[in-house]
Amino acid sequence: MTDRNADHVVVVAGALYDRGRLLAARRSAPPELAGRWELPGGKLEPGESAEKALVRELREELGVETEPGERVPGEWPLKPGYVLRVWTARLLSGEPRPLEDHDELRWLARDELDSVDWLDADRPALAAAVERL
Ligand code: DCM
Repeated sequence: MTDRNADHVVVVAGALYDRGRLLAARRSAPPELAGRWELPGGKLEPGESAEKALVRELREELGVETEPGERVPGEWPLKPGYVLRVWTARLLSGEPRPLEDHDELRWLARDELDSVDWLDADRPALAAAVERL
């Protein structure tokens, strides 16, 4: 595996769930995305598998240990040259804290998913992910 697939940089994100709720993270940067909510994650590093990248990113950003589940079918365009891929993920240990890139976290029940302002790419990704939780 590489950090690029064809000519796209792959961003992996986790639909992290625990006790029937899904974690939403509010971005603190860059300015044009700050205040919008996302499934936490980040870019693959060279030579890293998607699952390893996801576990690493969730550890760095949230301070938790997680276990990737299944890939959510689909791929969503981000800014030019970037695509978003999503995995379900289970919380193994720790309580998520906004250590990097986020300034607020919220556990959302199914009927609360529309209560935050998701990033554009995350809306369809989230809809697909929720079917698999
Ligand atoms: N991104 C997104 N949705 C996510 C994760 C990331 O739209 N769930 C976007 C935001 C950035 C790019 O991907 O434009 C790279 O993310 P980061 O800055 O977190 O590495």
